[in-house]
Amino acid sequence: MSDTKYHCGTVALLGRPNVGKSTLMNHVIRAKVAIVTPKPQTTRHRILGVFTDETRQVIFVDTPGIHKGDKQLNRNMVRIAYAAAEEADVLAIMQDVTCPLDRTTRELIERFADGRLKQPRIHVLNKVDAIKKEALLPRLAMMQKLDPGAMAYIPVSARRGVQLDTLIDQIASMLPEQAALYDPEWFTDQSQRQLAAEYVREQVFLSMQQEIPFQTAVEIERFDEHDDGIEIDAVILVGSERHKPMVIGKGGERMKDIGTRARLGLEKLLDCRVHLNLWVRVDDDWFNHVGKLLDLGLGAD
Ligand SMILES: Nc1nc2c(ncn2[C@@H]2O[C@H](COP(=O)(O)OP(=O)(O)OP(=O)(O)O)[C@@H](O)[C@H]2O)c(=O)[nH]1
Ligand SMILES: [Mg+2]
Repeated sequence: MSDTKYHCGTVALLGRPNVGKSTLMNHVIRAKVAIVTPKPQTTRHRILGVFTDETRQVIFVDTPGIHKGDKQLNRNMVRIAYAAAEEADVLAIMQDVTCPLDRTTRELIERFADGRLKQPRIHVLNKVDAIKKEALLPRLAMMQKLDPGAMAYIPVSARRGVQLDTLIDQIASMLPEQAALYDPEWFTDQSQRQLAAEYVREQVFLSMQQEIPFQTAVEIERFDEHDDGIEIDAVILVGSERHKPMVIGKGGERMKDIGTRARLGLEKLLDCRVHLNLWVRVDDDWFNHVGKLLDLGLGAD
């Protein structure tokens, strides 16, 4: 019998929007369970992604980026991130090394470094593929100065998969010794229905500009599994009347494009034929309505 003890627990991925939290989780678990776009505030709710091997189970908790925003949706997103931090066994605070360590990033790091949360924490310095090697050392030194109490400072590239093994080893060593909490085959808490809504929203984020993506949500009205595939009716909710024609596009071209791309992504993920019907509906100011946010699975708790 081996002496190796099994380690299992949760690690919250925390940080400003756009630092690469969802990219990292997807890469580690080898499945796109969290959507990724170049726009900030892509993730809106808590998403679990589970990595399991013979000696450890690391339960990643992807969270919305911590930011300031005046809508109820923004406040809920930030609350979700802090709640995930409180519940996790380990905190992984991520930053994007291609952006300067500005005041907002420092403030966020200082909030976690102040010792109010008792869990051990590490700093993940992401996007090292996009900077010169010489730029990394001073950044690491700054982090050690800013948060000397952290257990590790790990440069990674979530996109390219650089140093992710080291990251997992470090996190696993900080997790409690206990048996796996989830079946080894299980890798996310996201239902196919939720994933369908998110894949459509990802395409809206990628194809729309300015405030429109941030004021858009997706509701699944029908999700029927048949022998030959899945039939989905999805509604794109927009926050004002003037956004509707923009999402639809000239002659419906943009909607068609959004639908095709989302469908192809879903077919790859679910490994079956998908028939996706899309509509656009105006729901004024939905992002400020507590009840509507709850309906959409975007409540704060
Ligand atoms: N060059 C580079 N880009 C990356 C890396 N990781 C993520 N990105 C890009 O950074 C952008 C944001 O990535 P996300 O994973 O959506 O970031 P996030 O932290 O989850 O963002 P929110 O959900 O908005 O909080 C995307 O365009 C990614 O492709 C990396 O290692 N290198
Ligand atoms: Mg994200």
